[in-house]
Amino acid sequence: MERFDRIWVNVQLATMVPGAPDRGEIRDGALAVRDGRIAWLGPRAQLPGEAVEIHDGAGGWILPGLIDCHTHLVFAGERCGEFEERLEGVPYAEIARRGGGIRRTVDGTRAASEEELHRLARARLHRLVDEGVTTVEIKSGYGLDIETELRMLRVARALGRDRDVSVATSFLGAHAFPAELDRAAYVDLVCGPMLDLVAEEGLADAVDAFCETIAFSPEETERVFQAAKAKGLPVKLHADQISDSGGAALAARYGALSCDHVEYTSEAGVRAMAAAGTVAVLLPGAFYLLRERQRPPVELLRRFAVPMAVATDANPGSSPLLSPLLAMNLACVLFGLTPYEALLGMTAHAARALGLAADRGTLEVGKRADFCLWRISRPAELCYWMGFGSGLLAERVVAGRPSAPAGPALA
Ligand code: DI6
Ligand code: FE
Repeated sequence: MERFDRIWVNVQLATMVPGAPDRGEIRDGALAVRDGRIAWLGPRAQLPGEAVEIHDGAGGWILPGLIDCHTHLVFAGERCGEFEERLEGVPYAEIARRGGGIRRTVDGTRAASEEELHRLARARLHRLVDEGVTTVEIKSGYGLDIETELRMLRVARALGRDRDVSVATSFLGAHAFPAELDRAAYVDLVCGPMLDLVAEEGLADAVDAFCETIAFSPEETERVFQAAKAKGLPVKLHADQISDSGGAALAARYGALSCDHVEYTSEAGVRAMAAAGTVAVLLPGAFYLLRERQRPPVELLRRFAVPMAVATDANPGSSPLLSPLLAMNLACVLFGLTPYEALLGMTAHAARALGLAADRGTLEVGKRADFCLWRISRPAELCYWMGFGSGLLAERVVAGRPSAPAGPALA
């Protein structure tokens, strides 16, 4: 008879193992954890051991903890004025050209202390956690100078230490050009001293860039990727969001973990991603808020079996979205994903987009015991409600430990 630390019974399981029969669903299941890992799962009748601590799931569903694999949670200030301007007819790219957009948030973020950035980001992170997020990716990119880029990444790292949520960081120095430097000088700074310090302090798990007509050219992006490669850091890319700049194919050539947005990605780009094993991260919040028309090529991504992830892209400009469940709902309604695809997109495929697929993202023996118990009648219900959010979450478990509910206790 095996001994476990804790066992959950009276539950249904959705393992979210891609390609598993019956969508990985196990009725009247049980799940056992030991030393922070999943030690056993299957039909309850076959449970091979016992534990002192037994949790009764009251018939709810257990899924892997949600993984939000693309956010810009660390920043100061808001850009509601631009939201108003856009609705009065000024395009997003035009606002950026006028020096608004990302640069406005750069001004606010440079002026904010580390403590202030931490406080602001933590409040946002709580909203994600309240809806079942157990791993979140956080990017820099609102500093555009050495000091502020490092400050953002330190805050992101600290957020991963200070409560029971894991944080993966991405260095996004190549997000926009700062007002004080010319393009070439800034690319030199990003690829040289900035990345040196980021790597030296171990502040980044990956390197990201924004390859777009209004941002970094393919050549500039390639320089950033070469510098990342030289440091042994994996890359990802904001690619083909408002035009087809060949970003997806470029990222694939560097074996990118993910290409994000991909609204304008061509068939050649999709083929390249498939060959490289690059994940397509769909960001329906930005598509929705910017009232875009061009949808990502979901049919092509399916045809070439490119894994699709879904993320909030939480940021003050294009996606002030702090609900992973609403992100899945939007991915279904706006992009035509099935609820099952959207759920894979915030679990197994999101883990893969962060290079963490061997450790989390599915319910499998040996993986980190990060999971959520939901009061729902079927997994698709997580993609169905709009704004019910934390009302569906019965329990959140991180590394095998039931985690305190968010709110005042964590303040
Ligand atoms: N794409 C995005 O969705 C965010 N950054 C990027 O490169 C938006 C950033 C912003 O507008 O503040
Ligand atoms: Fe983004």
